[in-house]
Amino acid sequence: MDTTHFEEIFEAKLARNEMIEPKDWMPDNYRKHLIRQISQHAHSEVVGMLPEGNWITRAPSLRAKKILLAKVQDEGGHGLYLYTAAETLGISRDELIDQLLTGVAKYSSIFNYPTLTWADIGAIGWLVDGAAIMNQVMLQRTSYGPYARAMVRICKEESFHQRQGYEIMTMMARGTPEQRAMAQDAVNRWWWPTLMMFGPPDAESPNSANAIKWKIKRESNDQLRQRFVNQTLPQGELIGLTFPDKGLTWNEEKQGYDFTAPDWAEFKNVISGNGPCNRERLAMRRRAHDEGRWVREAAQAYAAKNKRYQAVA
Ligand code: FAQ
Repeated sequence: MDTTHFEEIFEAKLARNEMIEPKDWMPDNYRKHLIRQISQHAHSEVVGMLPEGNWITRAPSLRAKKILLAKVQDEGGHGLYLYTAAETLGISRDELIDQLLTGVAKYSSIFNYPTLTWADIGAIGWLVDGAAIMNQVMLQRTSYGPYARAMVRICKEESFHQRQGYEIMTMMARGTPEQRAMAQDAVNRWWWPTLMMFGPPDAESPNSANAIKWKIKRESNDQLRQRFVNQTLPQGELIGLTFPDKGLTWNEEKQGYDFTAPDWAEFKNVISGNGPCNRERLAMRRRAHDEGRWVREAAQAYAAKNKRYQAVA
């Protein structure tokens, strides 16, 4: 079939910054690109519940426990909006989950690192959610309507999460010498993996050219990483925490900090399934999936029964 006419309409919509909607014609590669990115994002939210969920029963106060519970629940909700957005592209939830559980689909490298102390919960909120927001604000204007709309609520919630983490770090940095040391140790361990979250350098990012052309990503991996460093350094200084990079210096000309690149060999290793917690995370997701089977079956049976009643009525 000659698709020239449809392609012109698609390109014209992008040029006018109009959203592409599920019923619109779209190139196959655009659809595939979105399914890949949105599902990777959804999986990240759901796997991202694990390192923090691990601390709910050990939170140091009832207040901290309630806040963490709400945060982890939010992440589950983000997964739900994102899976739903991905489904509008013609792939089923079962297929998406299967891709995660069989290791075919990626999820963010960051969630393959362990949470060793309570300060890690602070570092995740401050640094990991901080990086997630930096990347996701632009996604509120991504070209695919359902993804953009899901991101609006996600970004609002992520900014609470970032503040929750910064509050923990502030309290610990101002606490006893042991608490302060714990906070510093968490920053030292989470700094480099957080920089990796933005993806490989632009020159080595195979998906970026199409993502920018199709207005899926509005800014590049390196631009966002730089902005994150610029924003985060003063926040660390304010509470007296330092970053494990001797190369961090203010560059007057670029009005930003110079910084050392993370270890990209480590990044490749983690996204190939060999990070410190990859196996543990997937095993946990598989177990949760198996143990939740009866809930899914019961929900489906209930929905089918309701449908039958409606048909009779
Ligand atoms: N981890 O060509 P690019 C969160 C892969 S949500 C794993 O640059 P792209 C909330 C990439 O998939 C965090 N894999 O790719 C939260 C590609 O492989 P593929 C998740 C990565 O798509 C907080 C290959 O490397 N956020 O944290 C990573 O243009 C706290 C080449 O890369 C999103 O997913 C990585 N870090 O750019 C939850 C945001 N980076 O697929 C709980 C949406 C790259 O070709 C607690 N996603 N890869 O086999 C994006 O913006 C983009 O997909 C990037 C990657 C920026 C992640």
